[in-house]
Amino acid sequence: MSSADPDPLQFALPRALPPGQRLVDSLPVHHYGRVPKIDLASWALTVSGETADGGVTRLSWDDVCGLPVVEEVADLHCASRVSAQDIRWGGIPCRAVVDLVPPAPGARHIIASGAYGYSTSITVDDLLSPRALFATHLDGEPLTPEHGWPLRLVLPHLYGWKGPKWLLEIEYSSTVRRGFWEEKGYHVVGDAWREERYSYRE
Ligand SMILES: Nc1nc2c(c(=O)[nH]1)N[C@H]1C(S)=C(S)[C@@H](COP(=O)(O)O)O[C@H]1N2
Ligand SMILES: [Mo]
Repeated sequence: MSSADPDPLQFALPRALPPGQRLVDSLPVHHYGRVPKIDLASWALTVSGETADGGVTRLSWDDVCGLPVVEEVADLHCASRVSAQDIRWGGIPCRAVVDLVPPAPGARHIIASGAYGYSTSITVDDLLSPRALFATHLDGEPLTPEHGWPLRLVLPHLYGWKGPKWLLEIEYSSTVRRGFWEEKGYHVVGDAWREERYSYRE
């Protein structure tokens, strides 16, 4: 590079954050209640509700490990207004599970739930979005218990509360239902870039 060339770093602007968010250095541990103790031998991801075949499918840990794996670098935007950037997740594209156990036609809504009854309202389209991940790894290592081991949902386009840690169930429904935070006044969609934090914006 000659001295007349502009230094590309000098022109690198800070990456944008969704409205009302401030940057923190690392992924904060943030959840309601205790970190559960989970036994992989009896663990399953249950896909239930209005499925295409009307049945309930339980994917064991071995079943989950047989699905394709991908890496995804994503930001996490907590509705408490802090964001962490460039979190390196590894896991299974959500689309793989939707393809395996599809919803009934018209069942476009989902309640995703984790240990101790934590639940959140999402949609089939959220799971089909190209960056949606059932994460098993963080920074190349299996998830730590506090970050959701063995499996957590990561939906980079939505606020962090839409991603249950210690994920246990995906339940399809033809009607919108509200999860843990949505019942308390948080937004049913929760797009961070549109600042869909609270339900008054629905
Ligand atoms: N099971 C469960 N999952 C949860 C939560 C929770 O309280 N329980 N909190 C959510 C919220 S509000 C955020 S911001 C992220 C935080 O993820 P982290 O602790 O890995 O940073 O987890 C989400 N997943
Ligand atoms: Mo959050």
